[in-house]
Amino acid sequence: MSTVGIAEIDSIKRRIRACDYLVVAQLFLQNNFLLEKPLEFNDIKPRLLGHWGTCHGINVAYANLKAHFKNNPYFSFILGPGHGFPALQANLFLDKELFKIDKKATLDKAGIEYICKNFSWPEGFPSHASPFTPGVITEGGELGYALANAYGLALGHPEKTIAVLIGDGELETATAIDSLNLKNLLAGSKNGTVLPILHLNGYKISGPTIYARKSERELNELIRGFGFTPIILTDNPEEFQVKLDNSPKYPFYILKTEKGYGGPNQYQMSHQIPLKNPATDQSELIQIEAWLKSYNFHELFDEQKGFQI
Ligand SMILES: Cc1ncc(C[n+]2csc(CCOP(=O)(O)OP(=O)(O)O)c2C)c(N)n1
Ligand SMILES: [Mg+2]
Repeated sequence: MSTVGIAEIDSIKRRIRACDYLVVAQLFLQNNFLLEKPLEFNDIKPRLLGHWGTCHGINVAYANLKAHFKNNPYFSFILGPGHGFPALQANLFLDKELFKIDKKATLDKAGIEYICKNFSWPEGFPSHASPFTPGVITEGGELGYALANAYGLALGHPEKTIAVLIGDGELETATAIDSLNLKNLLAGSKNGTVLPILHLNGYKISGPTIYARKSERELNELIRGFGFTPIILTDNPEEFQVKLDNSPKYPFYILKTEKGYGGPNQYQMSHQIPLKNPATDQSELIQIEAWLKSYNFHELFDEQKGFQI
């Protein structure tokens, strides 16, 4: 049993479902955002641009970390790969962080419509994190700096704890893998705690990652060689919370979620948009509707009562 209780575990699961739904709605819908009527061709955006593949894992990490560190005002989360932007946007929306800089992002039906319609939309939100995104440190689309940024944030701030989600493709960059050595320079009582989390979703864009091809033992040995203790996490919040509770001094978490998880079956492992023509192809439209309905969003959001998570 973790220090996070049963009700909170349920709330983590509900939040992940809500964010997954909001990601799919941002990617595909220009109308009918709450599925109040059967989905039609003209509910689908004419140009689909964005990324689904890594989003579920980001939502899992975000919800679990938020619950676990809720009483720690010095906790920060750094997201490495920018390709999961709709997931980040969904979480910033739910946390009312987006509202702080954009008063149209209200936590109600109008706000949901606003963020979904304007994702990857002319004069709306970009498809990737941008300087407008609350909390952006490094923008520019270059992989590799997340872990170094986390150690930089920890420098001289022993009160801080920084969890950092590193893509398995990102960890193939020289910058990211060598940043593991920063532990030897910066771990200590004068600096904050860095909690690296490798997002082992198996793929970098559409190619398999080196770290997913290594055996568990080989990957664990590599991580141990840098002075960390490897700890495997899944998208099961009960397990996730217990492992956060019982961590050794220098944990290196490995979050295993499949790329594209939750999307249409035959498009598992999809990086970008799993279905390309739902605005014109009836069978694709039906699949998008079934995918959206799989999250039972009506159980998580009520027009009168707001979000129930
Ligand atoms: C230095 C650098 N090299 C290559 C790219 C192109 N690129 C963008 S995303 C990506 C794959 C990222 O894979 P991963 O870190 O596993 O992220 P995921 O999408 O699985 O979360 C690549 C190679 C880049 N942005 N920066
Ligand atoms: Mg990956």
